[in-house]
Amino acid sequence: MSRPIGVLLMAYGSPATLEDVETYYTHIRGGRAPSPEQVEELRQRYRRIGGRSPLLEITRAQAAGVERALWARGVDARCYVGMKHAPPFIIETVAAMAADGVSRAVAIALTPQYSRMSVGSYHTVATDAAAAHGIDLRCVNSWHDHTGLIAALASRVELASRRFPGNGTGVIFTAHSLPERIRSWNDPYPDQLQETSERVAGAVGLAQWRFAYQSASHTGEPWLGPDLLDVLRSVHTAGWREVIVCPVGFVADHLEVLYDIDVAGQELAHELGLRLERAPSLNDGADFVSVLADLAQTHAQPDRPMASYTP
Ligand code: FEC
Repeated sequence: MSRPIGVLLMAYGSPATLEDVETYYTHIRGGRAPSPEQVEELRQRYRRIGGRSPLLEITRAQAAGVERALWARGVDARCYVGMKHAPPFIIETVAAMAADGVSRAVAIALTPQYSRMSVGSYHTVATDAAAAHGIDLRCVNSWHDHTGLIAALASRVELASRRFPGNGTGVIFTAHSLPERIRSWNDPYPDQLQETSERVAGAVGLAQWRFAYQSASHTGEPWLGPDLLDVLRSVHTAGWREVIVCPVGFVADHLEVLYDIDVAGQELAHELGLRLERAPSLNDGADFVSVLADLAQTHAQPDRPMASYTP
C-alpha cells in the first residue's frame, strides 16, 4: 500500500492566552526579551481583538479543507499545521508527520508572495526538520499569480463593494511590511505584491486602486512603505470618501488584519470621514482551499519543477 502524501501548512503563530504574549514576543525577536512596556502594548492589541487571535483555528480549518479536497480528487493526503513562533511549532509537526509514517511531503507557507525573510525562513526550518527525519520535502515558493487566488481575492473585493451604494469607491491592497534592506537582496516580494494587486484590480475592473504596506515594526531601521495609514490620509486628500482595504499578503483573520486594519485603520478612517470596509479574509473558503489543494497536488508530483521563483 502506498503511503499518504504529507501536506504541511505553515503560518506565523499566535499566543494562546494573554499570559503567553511575553514568550511569543521573545520568540519573534529571536530570543531577545522585549521590555515590559512592549509586552503590555502587544497585550493591549490582543485585548482589542477580543483577547486572542483566531489564526490557529483558521489554519486548522484550512488544513482540514485541503485534506478533504485532495481526498475528493483521489489524492491520499494527510494535512498538518505548523507555526513559526508558537505551538504547534513546525519542527514538532514535522516530527509528528514522521511518526505517522509520512516520507514525502509538500510544505506551503500561508502567504502567497516570496520573501527570503518571511517564506524563506519557514522553508529553512521545515527543510532542516524534514532532513532530520528523512522526509522528502518540497517547498512551494510563491503562488502570488495563481489564477484561483486572483479570482478568490477579486470575489472578496466584490463582496465588500456591495456594502457601498455608489461607484466612487477605491481599493487599497495591503501586505505586511518588511525592512527596506530586502531590496538590496533583489528580493521578489515587492514585485510579486505589485503583480498580485494588478491582477486582482484587473479581474475586478477597478478604476482606482493603490498599494500600501502595513504592520511595520519599530526596529530602528527603515521599513518598506508607503504605510496604510499614510495612504488612507493621501486618498482622502485626493477626494476618495469610500475605501475598501483588501489584504493580499494575508490569507486569514489574525492580529494584523483584525487590529491593524479593523481597529487602527478604522479609527483613522473615522477621524478623516472616510468610510472603510475590509474585504473578507480568504480563511477556509472553498475557493481558497481549492487553491491550496492545487499547490499541494502539483508540487507532490516527483517530476515537477519546484516553483515559479527559486531564490
Ligand atoms: O494573529 C496573530 O497572533 C499573529 C499575527 C501576525 C502575523 C504576522 C505576519 C507576518 N509578520 C511578518 C514579519 C514580521 C517581522 C517582524 C514582525 C513582528 C511581529 C510582532 C507581532 C507579529 N509580527 Fe509579524 N505577524 C504577526 C504578529 N513580523 C506581534 C512583534 C510586535 C510588532 O512588531 O508588532 C519583526 C521581528 C523583529 O522584531 O525582529 C519582520 C511577515 C508576515 C506575513 C507572512 C506570514 O504570515 O508569515 C512578513 C500573521
